Amino acid sequence: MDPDWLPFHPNPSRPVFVPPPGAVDAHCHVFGPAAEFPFAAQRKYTPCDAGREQLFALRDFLGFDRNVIVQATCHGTDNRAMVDALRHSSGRARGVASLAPDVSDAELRDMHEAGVRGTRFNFVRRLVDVTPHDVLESIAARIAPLGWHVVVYFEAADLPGLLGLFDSIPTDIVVDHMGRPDVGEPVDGPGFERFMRLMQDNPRVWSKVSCPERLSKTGPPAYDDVVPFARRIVETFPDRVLWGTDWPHPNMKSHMPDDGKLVDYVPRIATTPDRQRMLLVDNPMRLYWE
Ligand code: 0GY
Repeated sequence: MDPDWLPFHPNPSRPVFVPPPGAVDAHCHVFGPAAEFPFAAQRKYTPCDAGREQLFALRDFLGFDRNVIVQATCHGTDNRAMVDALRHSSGRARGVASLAPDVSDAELRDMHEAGVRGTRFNFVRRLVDVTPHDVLESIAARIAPLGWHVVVYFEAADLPGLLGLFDSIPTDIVVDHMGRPDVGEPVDGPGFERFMRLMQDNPRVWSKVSCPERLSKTGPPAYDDVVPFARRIVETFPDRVLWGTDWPHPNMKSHMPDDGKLVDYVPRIATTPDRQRMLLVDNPMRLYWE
C-alpha cells in the first residue's frame, strides 16, 4: 500500500435517505486482495485490499441491492478480481472490464457469462499510459456485438480532443463523474456547457453523477458546490444518469468520504422519488441487466 494511501472509511454512518427497492451502486471497485489477485506491474498506485465481501457488506448496510463493479487501473487488464466478485454476487453484480487489444473471443464470452457488460477507456494520465485511439476503436468494435457499452474517464480539459473518438464508438458511452468539471466555475460556464452539449448532441452518452468528494472544493460532508452540476444533469437527462459510491475511493488524498453521507447526497441531486428511482434503479437496470 502506498505510504500516503487513505483506506476506505472503517465505520460509515447509516444514511438517512432510504434508497428505493432494487437500488444499484453503479460505480464501485474491488482491490485484490493482493495475495489472491496481485496488482498489475504497470499500476500507478498500490491501494489497500478491498475485497468483495467488504463491498457486499457495504451494499447491504447502505440499503442497496446491486453493484456495478468497475475494473480499477491498479489491476490493469487482469480482470480476475472483478470477475471473481461478479461470480460470487448471486447475480447481484455486473462488471466493466479493462481489455487488452488481443483479448480473445473466448475470454470475452467468459466475461459476458460472468456478468461483464462494458469496457472502460481511461484517459486520466495520472492513472494510465496513453492508448492510441485506433486501438480503442478496435476494442469498441469487438464488444459492440455483445451488447456491451464503453465507460470513459477523462479530465474536463481533454474532452475536445476525445470528441472524434466518441463519435466513432458504436455503443452507448457512459462518462465517469460528469467529465470531472471544475466546480469553481459557474454551472452555466463554457466548461460545463461543453459537457452538456456532448450529452445533448449524442443521445447515446450517459453520465455518472458520482464523486462529489473528488470534485468539491467546499468539501465534506455536504459537497455543496457540486450539487448544482449534478442536479442539472439529472434534471436535463433523467433517463441517462447513473450514481455510485466509488467505494473504496482510490486516490482520495484530502479526506476519506463517509459512504453513508454520500448516499445522503443523492436526494439533493435527484429531488423527487421519480428521479431517484430512475437514477438508482430504472437506468442501471436497463443498461446492465436487460
Ligand atoms: C474512480 C477514480 C479514480 C481511480 C480509478 O480505476 C481507477 O484507478 O478509477 C481516480 O483516481 O480518480 O472512479 O475510481
